[in-house]
Amino acid sequence: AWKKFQAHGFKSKDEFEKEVVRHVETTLARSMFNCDETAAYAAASLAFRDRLITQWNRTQQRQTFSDTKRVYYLSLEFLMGRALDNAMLNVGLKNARTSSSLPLILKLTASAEGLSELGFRIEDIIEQEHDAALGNGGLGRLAACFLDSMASLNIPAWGYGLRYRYGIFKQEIVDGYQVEVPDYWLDFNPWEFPRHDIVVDIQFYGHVRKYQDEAGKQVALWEGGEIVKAVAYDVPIPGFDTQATNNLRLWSSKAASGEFDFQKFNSGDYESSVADQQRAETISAVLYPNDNLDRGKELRLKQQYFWVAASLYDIVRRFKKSKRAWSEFSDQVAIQLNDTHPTLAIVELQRILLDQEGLEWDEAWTIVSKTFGYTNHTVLPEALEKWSVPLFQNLLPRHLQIIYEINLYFLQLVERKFPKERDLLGRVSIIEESQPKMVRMAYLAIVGSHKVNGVAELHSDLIKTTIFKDFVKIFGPDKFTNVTNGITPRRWLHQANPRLSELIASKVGGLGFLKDLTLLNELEKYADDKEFKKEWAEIKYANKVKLAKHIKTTTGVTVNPSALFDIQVKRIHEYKRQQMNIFGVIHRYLTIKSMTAEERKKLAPRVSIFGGKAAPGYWMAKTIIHLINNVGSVVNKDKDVGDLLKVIFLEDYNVSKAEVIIPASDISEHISTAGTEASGTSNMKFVLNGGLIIGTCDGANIEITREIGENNIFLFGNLAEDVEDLRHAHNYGSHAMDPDLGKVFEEIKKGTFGDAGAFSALVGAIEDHGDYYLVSDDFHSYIQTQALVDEAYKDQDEWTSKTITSVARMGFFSSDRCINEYAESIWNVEPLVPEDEG
Ligand code: 26W
Repeated sequence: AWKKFQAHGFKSKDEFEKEVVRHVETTLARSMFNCDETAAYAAASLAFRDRLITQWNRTQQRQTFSDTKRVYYLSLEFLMGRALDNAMLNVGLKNARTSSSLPLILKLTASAEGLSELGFRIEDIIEQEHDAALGNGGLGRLAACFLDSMASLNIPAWGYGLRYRYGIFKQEIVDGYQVEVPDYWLDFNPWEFPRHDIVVDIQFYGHVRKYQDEAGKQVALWEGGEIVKAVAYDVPIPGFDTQATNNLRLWSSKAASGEFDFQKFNSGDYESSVADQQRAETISAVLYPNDNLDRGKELRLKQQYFWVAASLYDIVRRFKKSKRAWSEFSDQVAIQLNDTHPTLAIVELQRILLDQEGLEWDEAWTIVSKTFGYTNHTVLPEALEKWSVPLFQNLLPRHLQIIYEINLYFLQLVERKFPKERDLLGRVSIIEESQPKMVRMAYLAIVGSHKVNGVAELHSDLIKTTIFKDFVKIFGPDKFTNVTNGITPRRWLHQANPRLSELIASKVGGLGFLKDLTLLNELEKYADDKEFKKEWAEIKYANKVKLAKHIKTTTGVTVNPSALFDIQVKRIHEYKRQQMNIFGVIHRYLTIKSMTAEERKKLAPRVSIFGGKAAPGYWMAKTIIHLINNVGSVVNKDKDVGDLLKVIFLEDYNVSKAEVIIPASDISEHISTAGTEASGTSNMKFVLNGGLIIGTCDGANIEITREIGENNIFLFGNLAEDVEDLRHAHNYGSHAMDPDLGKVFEEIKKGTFGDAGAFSALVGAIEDHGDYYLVSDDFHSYIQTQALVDEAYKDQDEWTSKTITSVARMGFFSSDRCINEYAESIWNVEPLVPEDEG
């Protein structure tokens, strides 16, 4: 199988070497004598890119000829991380490597030139690459895992997104505070192909003129306003162990008049001609760094329409080439909406069919509502998108009319079905009757889609019983479904943890588990195998040594790799409760300080590691980062505590850092208030890499527990079903602080961790303002469960067995399983297997 797999990669090292040298000497115009790591990275990437594009062309041709249904995955975020390592694995050279630390060919070339000292290590070359960080967190990384799985499963699929000039900001920690630095990543990006011939005009503003045509038909014309150009950039997405290479098309904005307006320029108005150009380019300039917070900014709506309109133009054009009837559109096209961000696609398709293709309303709407599926990723009320009607009216006047019409027909249907329920209409209306009126995007997405799904069982149940309850009544329960998230084992096991992957492969009959993750089951019989456990534990230790080195170079703090590594890395948000974690750390610190030397000897040393970005405008999240850093500087230099406790904040958490951090964890924290974390996906990554979890009964933690067994996870805290009552009690009863948490607060107020005033809002939210996220309610259970973790960790032998058993049972959480579920139950698409691979 691996032979065949090699066929579309490089046939030999020599062939690869030649290509690399060619790129160094011609594309980069350098000599092999002064080829540094940056140039080596560039040349190696270009060599792979050339292979990818050949595969890409073949795949697209095959898809076009076979005329099969395609999936279009619309996502405002694709958090891809690095591409070279992935390309090497998927295109098939990395497997030809015999020893993982050996350089490829470059070293041989160099020595042939008489520079035997100049050798490249593959790891160093890989590290040259800048992450493609076009996403905030979970939703964006999920989209990237889905692209990998769709290609690997031979599903004809395109991703559509925006080519931001600036991805998520780079985080620096200065004096304990987060500072944001722009992430300009496009200096050198070998993984994209500009398609200067694929340009779409996108219209904004203007007005609608209605008139009757000769046949007496009402016609609407959207006129005037301004035009911005969308230019396509294609990123090839190679599948694993298949020649299939799908496409991610990212749109970049450009002024309609080219570089700048020459007329204005010639008439002496140079400044404003440049300003026009800049205004157009602003649309795709920057990724909004808010995660789970909707701020309703006009530029964001502009981004959404720009991207959606360009993508639909492209999709419709491709469909029209097939010369099929419109009624067959949804047999050829499935469009998945990654959250509500692309919901305008529903309105845009209806507009195209009505205003440009001349279909009748009902005919058009039938097509539209059979085409779309909508995935919800959050229940947090502040994250649900709403757009003000006046803003909409100004930017997209025709779309607003269509939305009103969609709403009218929808409300008529509701009224017919439930004539006696007057309140229902106001509750489900797509237009919220507020001041100003607002368009509720989630409701529009539900009305315009044939399926709505949540991303883990609890989450899918919750949306049916809370935020979308009325819609279940109106459309029936079958419209709502669950597809539990997954992760790609290629990146999150094989690439991030190559030694573990190789050890597993040696026991389960090769690397086949990377294609069918349920094969991990075979590992279970080694959970008590002495020799196997020893190797397993050695790999974990080596991964911890690697992270310890990273900690040393980035923070200056020395940590002991034998200590228990306790990790919480994710976006900083009150609902994810990093504050509870750091309060727990303070509690541990106080406990250690009060212990005798004898008592301390029995304690398991711990390193508490945090990482994650706060949205730039989210003060409370920034305060949490500040507190973590201040606690770290007190604890880490307390000689009396020594190795027993270290507190680390890792700067600039991103995909490539996750690949180092996750394999090094003993325990990771997934401790959101029950009912708030839709799924979580890092929980899956941590367990798959031989770490255990401390967590609440929330999101996918619940299904992870079901799969791996409750003896292998540390669950604690209140249940989702009790959250509402607890909140109510806080607001209308007296809210007694947990006594241990009270002591922690006293210490903060004393100024032990710096100016107490800096943290008063953080403490006050819990003590005085209702403790919305139930930190105090769960604190005792959390501390007790952490004590159980300490106890369990002392029995290293048993701990290792637990981690092996857990990995063996993680097969369900592959994004391949997840994508197969989407393909069957939502998209109705079949794989298209390359001829020689059937
Ligand atoms: C409008 C601002 C905004 C931006 C991003 C609102 C909401 C979002 C995302 C939907 C937030 C997000 O990333 N949600 C996460 O999605 C993951 C993939 O399904 C889940 O695993 C996480 O639980 C969920 O928080």
